[in-house]
Amino acid sequence: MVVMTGAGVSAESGVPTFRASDGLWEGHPIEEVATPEGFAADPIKVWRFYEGRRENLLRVAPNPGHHVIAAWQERFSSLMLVTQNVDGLHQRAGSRDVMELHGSIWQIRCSQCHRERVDRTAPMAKLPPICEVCGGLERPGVVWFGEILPQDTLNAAARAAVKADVTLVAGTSAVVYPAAGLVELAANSGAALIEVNPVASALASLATVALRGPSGEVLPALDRLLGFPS
Ligand code: BV8
Ligand code: ZN
Repeated sequence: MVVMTGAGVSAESGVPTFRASDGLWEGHPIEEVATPEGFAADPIKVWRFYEGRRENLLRVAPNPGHHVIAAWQERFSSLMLVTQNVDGLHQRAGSRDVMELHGSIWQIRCSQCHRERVDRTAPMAKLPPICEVCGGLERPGVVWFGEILPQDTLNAAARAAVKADVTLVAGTSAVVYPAAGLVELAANSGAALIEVNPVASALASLATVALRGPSGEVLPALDRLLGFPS
């Protein structure tokens, strides 16, 4: 069983998705802000974008959809969770070994010496954060548009997609690559594909079954139907 998630699974926790704000942030297309060029041009503006999301994330909690996915890790003989989300809500719901294709908003990385650290404070002491070791500018430990994904994570996710009997894709518009390519890989490798999304994603045509509803309601309903011993 492979579960692939996007921003939609965090929507019911009160975390805005990328498309809901029609992909804009303070009037800027997110693709402009979430890029290395955007950061080089105005690190403070980019940090304000991430700071706002971190502050909101400190106030929200995982929703029933996150909790079902975490419970399924104990119920399926093998369940791999691949997420495009950087919010850490799967981990807060109890999911283990989460494959974060696009990094984590709680990771901070020095753009100079690449030292990494975790920082869960918001607001942070000062913006932009400066590396204590080399004095370099620190950045959010996420994958921006135009940046490569962590190869070991991507390869592990691709191996899981190829082996999957069932791939459940929840809460993603499936427009961003190479993450969306994993959905195609699963479908082309013979997996049954379940889409959980109130709206058809770009890859809905690949779905064996489409469950058109919010993941916070659909996943608990699916869990009840599966009749796992609670
Ligand atoms: C790379 C981390 C190359 C940061 C993110 C033209 C064609 C094809 C590709 C490209 C192109 N131009 C550029 C590219 C490449 C680009 C790309 O794919 N662009 C897209 C816009 C076309 N990709 C990249 O740049 C990637 N890197 O290609 O590098 C390279 C190669 C070699 C060497 C150097 C470079 C990197 C992409 C990663 C970007 N980082 N996030 C951060 O979070 O700040 S992307 C970000 O948006 C998310 O992580 C996610 O991946 C993506 C899409 O968001 P979704 O999760 O799908 O959310 P979205 O809002 O879109 O949709 C929400 C869905 O939920 C909707 O379907 C909605 O109906 C549904 N929903 C709503 N409520 C609910 C719900 N579902 C269930 N329940 C609900 N309640
Ligand atoms: Zn440094």
